[in-house]
Amino acid sequence: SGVMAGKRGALIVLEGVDKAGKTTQCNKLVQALQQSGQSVEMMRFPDRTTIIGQLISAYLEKKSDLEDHVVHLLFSANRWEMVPSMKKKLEQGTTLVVDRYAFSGAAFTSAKPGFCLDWCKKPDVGLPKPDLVMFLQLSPAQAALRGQFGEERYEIDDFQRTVQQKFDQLMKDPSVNWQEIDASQSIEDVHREITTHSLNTINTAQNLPLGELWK
Ligand code: 2DT
Repeated sequence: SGVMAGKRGALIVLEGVDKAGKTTQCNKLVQALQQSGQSVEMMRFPDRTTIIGQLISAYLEKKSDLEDHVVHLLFSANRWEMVPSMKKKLEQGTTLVVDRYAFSGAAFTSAKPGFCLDWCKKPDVGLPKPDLVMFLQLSPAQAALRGQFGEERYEIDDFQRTVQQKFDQLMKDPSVNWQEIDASQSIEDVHREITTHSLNTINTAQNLPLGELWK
């Protein structure tokens, strides 16, 4: 970056098991950052609007079956296809708030029989590295209090427990800036915590180069 280069935006990811409140918190965070004068956009993965995203969406809705390796690679391709626009936005100073990323990719597929975490991470090696990954932590018992799971694939209690264990493994990696958030707090308390972490990250990230994930 040259002398005239502006400050880059931060790449902020929210992860967590189902019912932890990721989407609610992403929306609230984007609103709060906008109100504090930041240029910010929300993204979510899978992005069901693209051709690849439509294949994934049909699979999740159980309208189609796909071989497990194939769907894993489609989830990864669905991130890679967004990378050029993500980098452009970050370089232009826009902060991206992302609902799920490669961590969901690795955790969900490696929860299936016959998959190891290491293989599952490979296709996403080199993606733009988040400056901050907040993991919304909620016990299965607390998640159950928030109502029944929906009808989509993966919304099964036992599977979600295995996914949580895979996330626990991923969170041991110190090369990623993880922040665990207690998602059993009120929506407003969780929001305050998330906003504080995000503003700190936006300040520190603007002077640092964007990293490469798991590389
Ligand atoms: P939501 O659209 O409700 O978040 O559900 N998933 C997600 C994967 O298996 N691999 C991935 O790479 C990603 C991003 C998690 C999407 C479902 O798809 C799962 C739940």
